[in-house]
Amino acid sequence: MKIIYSEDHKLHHGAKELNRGEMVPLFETPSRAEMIVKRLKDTGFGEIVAPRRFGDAAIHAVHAKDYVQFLESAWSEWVEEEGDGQFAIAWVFPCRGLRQTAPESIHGKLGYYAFDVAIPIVEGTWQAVRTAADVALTGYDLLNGGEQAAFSLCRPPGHHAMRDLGGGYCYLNNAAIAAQALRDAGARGVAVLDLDYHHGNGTQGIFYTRCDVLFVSLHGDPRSEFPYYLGYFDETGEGAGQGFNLNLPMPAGTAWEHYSAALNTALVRIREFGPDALVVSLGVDTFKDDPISLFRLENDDYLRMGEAIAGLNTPTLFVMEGGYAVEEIGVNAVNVLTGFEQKA
Ligand code: SP5
Ligand code: ZN
Repeated sequence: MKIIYSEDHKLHHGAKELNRGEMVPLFETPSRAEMIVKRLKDTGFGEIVAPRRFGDAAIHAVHAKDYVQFLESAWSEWVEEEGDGQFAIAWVFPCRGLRQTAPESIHGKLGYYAFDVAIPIVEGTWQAVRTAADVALTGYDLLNGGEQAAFSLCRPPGHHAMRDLGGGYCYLNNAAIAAQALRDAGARGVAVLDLDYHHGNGTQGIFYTRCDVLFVSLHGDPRSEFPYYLGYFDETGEGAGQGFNLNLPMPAGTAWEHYSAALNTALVRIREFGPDALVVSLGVDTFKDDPISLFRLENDDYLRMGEAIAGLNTPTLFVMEGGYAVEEIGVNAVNVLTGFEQKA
């Protein structure tokens, strides 16, 4: 299958996050994507192509215009107000009892458009984020042109980004943008299978009231894991979307035996839905050595994962999400694709 990749992601770098009382480089680092590219090249996996540029309409189909505008101008507004200072980050949030409006100050906007402090903005963030959406959309375009599968090597990731909120290292929801584009191009039903360790709250939120996009997610139990406030089994969809959202949370320590059973449950639901296209939010932070996650998948389990997905026999777009065991992120991500191709 073809891989879509751009070096623009490297422009999103240099910010820090708070970890155990210290500011440390973001776990979500450029080397993640570079390690995947290296593995793709080392294994001669497939042709790597550049994204083409899409208009804003495909982004506005999923995200609020004011949110997109905020992301685009945040850095210059920050510099205007603060002079500089490495990276922009939210400090204050409009929580319960506070006014739900975006004020003039960039500090107010940063909190208004975020649900956590893990979406720092540096000078190059917008270009990286915008190109990541193009990487996802180019993948959609390949499927639309008849390819059976493609891999959008997006960075930064996207599945935590809601219609008008960023968080969890995510700004624009690349997978949701691609899923919506597939629908708009005529796919009758699209399924999104989210395999990242963290619940894809953004994708769920975007499609929660709809029956044309099925969202299925396997993830760490939100009672004890990020994003904490969404991802529970009883969230099954709303209105027309009732029954088209399936969350399968699992406890810390989950290994392949239990994981594969849940994956099978997910695939049964997707098969029953019968989508014209499948988008896989591919996070490999389910790996046993991931520094911020608590599942115990092994390298070879990712081959089995890819094989199982291929069994759906549906045009499939893989979209890269999380995975922070940088040394092995390439092996694990490419194993999923390899397992898929061997079975497809
Ligand atoms: C796309 C994705 O995988 N986003 C994940 C966001 C997770 N944010 C919570 C990170 C908390 C990091 N705390 C580090 C503790 C390690 N000792
Ligand atoms: Zn994750």
